[in-house]
Amino acid sequence: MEAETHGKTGVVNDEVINEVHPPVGVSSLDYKALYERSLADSDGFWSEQARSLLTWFSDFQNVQQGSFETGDIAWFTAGKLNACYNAVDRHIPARANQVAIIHEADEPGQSTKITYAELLAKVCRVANAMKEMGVRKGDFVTLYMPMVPEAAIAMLACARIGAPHSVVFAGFSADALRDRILNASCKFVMTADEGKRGGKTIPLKRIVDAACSGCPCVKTVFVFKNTCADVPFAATRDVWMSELLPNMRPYCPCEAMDSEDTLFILYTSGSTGQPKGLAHTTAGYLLHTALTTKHVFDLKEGDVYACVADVGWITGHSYIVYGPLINGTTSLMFESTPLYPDHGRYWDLVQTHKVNQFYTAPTAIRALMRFGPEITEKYDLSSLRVLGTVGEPINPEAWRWYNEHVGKGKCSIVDTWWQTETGGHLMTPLPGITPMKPGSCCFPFFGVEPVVLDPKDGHELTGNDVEGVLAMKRAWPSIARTVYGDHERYLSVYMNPYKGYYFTGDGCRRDKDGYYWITGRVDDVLNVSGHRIGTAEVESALVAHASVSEAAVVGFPEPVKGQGLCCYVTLTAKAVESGDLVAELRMQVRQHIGAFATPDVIVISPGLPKTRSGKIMRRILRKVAEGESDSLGDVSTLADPSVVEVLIAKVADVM
Ligand code: 6R9
Repeated sequence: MEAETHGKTGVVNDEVINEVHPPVGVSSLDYKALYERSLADSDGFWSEQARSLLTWFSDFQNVQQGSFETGDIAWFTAGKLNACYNAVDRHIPARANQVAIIHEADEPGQSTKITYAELLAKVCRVANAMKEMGVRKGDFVTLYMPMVPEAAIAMLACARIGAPHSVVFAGFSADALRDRILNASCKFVMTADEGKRGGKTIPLKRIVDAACSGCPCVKTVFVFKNTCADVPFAATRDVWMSELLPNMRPYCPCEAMDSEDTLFILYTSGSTGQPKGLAHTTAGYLLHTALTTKHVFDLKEGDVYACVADVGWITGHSYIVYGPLINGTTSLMFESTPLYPDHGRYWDLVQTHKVNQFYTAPTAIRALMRFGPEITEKYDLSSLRVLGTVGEPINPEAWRWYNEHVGKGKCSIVDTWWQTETGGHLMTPLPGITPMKPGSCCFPFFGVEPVVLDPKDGHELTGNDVEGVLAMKRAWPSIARTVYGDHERYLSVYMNPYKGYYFTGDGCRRDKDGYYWITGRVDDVLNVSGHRIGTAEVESALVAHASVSEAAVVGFPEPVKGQGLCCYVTLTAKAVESGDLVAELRMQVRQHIGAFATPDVIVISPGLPKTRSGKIMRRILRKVAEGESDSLGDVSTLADPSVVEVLIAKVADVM
């Protein structure tokens, strides 16, 4: 398979921060010995972890089976357990009065707290309400929720009754929501009247109505009151949770789920076609998220842990809801943005709730860096011990800012590399153990065996100081088991490119000291502000416009977002180029996908660079968008080389 590294590169620095924060030795784990054991005696390692971290209704038989070649991976077969039981019930009575969830609302100063006992009662009422309305074990439920505790409560309620959830990030448009509801033939959707974010209102119920108008499969829409705004209500389909819940019993038994029963599906973008619903199963996912949360964030009794992602993404699933709650910690849910009402919001949050672990994305740090570090001085950040980053490579400059101004040089920075498909962290430093290098995700987690492959022939590049594509040589418990409804696609995207390996889609370098550096995607997936966007999805949104004949979308380096979207479009014969048309095309993408995928640059061009066989030369489009038109390479194989000059001039005009 052809793979060229073209993502944004974080590889600029080899310096080791030798001083491990907090000082080496503070953690009792011997990483090297435990890592070696996790590979040499994998069954022994994972079965011990599974029995000590999870509560089982009945024990499992085989620890692991299946292979990448056959795509039939299964962990802890024949075991019975329940995700919600592990996240909530088993902490009662010991943690009944401990806060499970802190909700920091969009408006500062409006936080609420829910104890584990309260969480159990709330989850049970929602679970009973769902059952009352006909939700049964095995039914898929789409959640389109704001960042309020009810989002986590709804997920846990689904898990409790064995109904896999399919959370759709509330920034997706009605069209995107409709596609996802249809893909899993969901009969049930759960939402709220409205959401709030950064002072803006998101009309969730109206978006759900628009989506459902094309979904005959939907029988019931559960609606939570959040802002209490007046919203349309379809009496034959919609139900108000506020009317159902008071009548529900605050206890509901947990379904005994098989280890390999689907816990949830979550859609993510790939290089081709529509987003894939990655399916995660119960036991392996819970174990891996529990174990990583515990060690990567160095959880201690009484900690307040804050991951400021949205539950609509895998980070929210694994590291706001399941991982922290299984560990019985206090998990904070943040409804707002880092800039609302001002750029001190994160630090206000840390000070107010005495946050010990703070987990965000490099794009947020870069956005805050622009304002200078002064505001971090105004807040007491002394509670912080571990600072995490996820979603994209962190540039060493942002890493240093985070370390110096937020961590005051005393915190561990954990640059966690993982994916929707991996369920949990695969490569990351461990606090108090790993000497950090700014910009490197350092080393594999326990039981994870990464390899760097030569993209040309797929052979393993052994030793240090090598660069290629990143793959995994053995399965880990939380690997996604399939693409919902399309197992062939699962095999062809992840398992077939390099036989015997799981292919990540990322480029990677292992430096002279064995540290891993992610160099970005090697496929046609872009990473804009830590959000995965498939170029094919944006292209299909653009060509759906009557004036567009062809579209090709590429990324270019953008200082805050990491990558920006550059869209080259050619028009149909009748269409007229205008500023209005460009605005319409932007709107078109927002409507098909969501505001987070809004194109940064739209270049209307007379043609696209193609080979004589008609293949679009994306390499050239990328170079032009990156402003590197002096290193285009050979363009002589193009059907019409003159088009390149026009594109260069056009891009220079709009950038
Ligand atoms: C968790 C999440 C996955 C892609 C992944 C990679 C990029 C994530 C990273 C990182 C460098 C890190 N990525 N974490 N790149 N360093 N620490 O983000 O999942 O939305 O599926 O994206 O994000 O390119 O392949 P997802």
